[in-house]
Amino acid sequence: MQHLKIGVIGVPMDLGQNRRGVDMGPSAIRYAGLLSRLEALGHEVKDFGDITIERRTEEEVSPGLKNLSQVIKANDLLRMKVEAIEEEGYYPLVLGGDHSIAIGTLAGVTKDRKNLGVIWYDAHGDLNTSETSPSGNIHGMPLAVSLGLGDESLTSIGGFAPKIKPEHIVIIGARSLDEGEKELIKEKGIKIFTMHEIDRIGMTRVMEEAIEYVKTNTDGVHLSLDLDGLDPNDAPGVGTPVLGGISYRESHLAMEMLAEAGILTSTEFVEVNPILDERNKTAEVAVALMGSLFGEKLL
Ligand code: 5AB
Ligand code: MN
Ligand code: MN
Ligand code: MN
Repeated sequence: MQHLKIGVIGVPMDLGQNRRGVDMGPSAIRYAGLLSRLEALGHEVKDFGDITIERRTEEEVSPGLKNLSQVIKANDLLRMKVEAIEEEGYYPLVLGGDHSIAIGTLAGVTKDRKNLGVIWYDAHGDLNTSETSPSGNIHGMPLAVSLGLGDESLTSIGGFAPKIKPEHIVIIGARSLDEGEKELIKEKGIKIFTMHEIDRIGMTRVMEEAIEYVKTNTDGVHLSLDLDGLDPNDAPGVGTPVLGGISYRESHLAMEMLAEAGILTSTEFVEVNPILDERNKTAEVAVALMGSLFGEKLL
């Protein structure tokens, strides 16, 4: 793989969901040796530090959208940071934080890419709006928001909507979808490899088809990897674990195939929660997977 200039941005965000601790994800991932791991592969790695996140307030201002104003502010800062580091020639590598931060990452990387492909590696669809969400947690909404669906204050971040098109998205690893999400997937014809397809045709074919799909008619590809896409036995430190997920080895295979394909233009790893973890296992898994994604080989 060619040597890259990788720009790391931490987003210590926990306001998109209810469980504390996911704001410590970026620290845990750095502590697990991310920077030296990527440097050892020959990449130039620069840590741009963390986005500032406002504090949680107790009163609910916007029903159905918890901590809305703080989530908007953080995502707008993240968007600007992503734009700035891309202008400096860096490949954005964003560390979460809960998955609501994908709103800002995607707003940033789509500033100059009007046909971005997106790989959404997740147990969930993250396709809720305030109307369909069973929780009001914004981390269950970022893919919908990026499609221009949901509250205007979220979809308009960056000054334009939608950020991405339904035909450029592929979801991998889904096994917990709400009714409204299922309807949306069918209505928009969103490409999805649930655990059923992974079991049935295997990760090799899933990734071959997914890669072919997202590289068609697109001008870049973003990987949004929620650690809960993995099985909770392999990645226990997540806030919304779902049994029966993608294995550690299958995930390495997926990352290796993406490295080989050379199609990615930005990446984020989200939902690492060190407080719910077994030691720092999930952050270590995240770093190992990023190793494969950026060119590490077993031999
Ligand atoms: B994650 C749920 N669909 O909307 C909701 O971890 C879970 O970013 C969302 O994928 C999980 O609250 C969001 C029930
Ligand atoms: Mn998830
Ligand atoms: Mn998610
Ligand atoms: Mn989660």
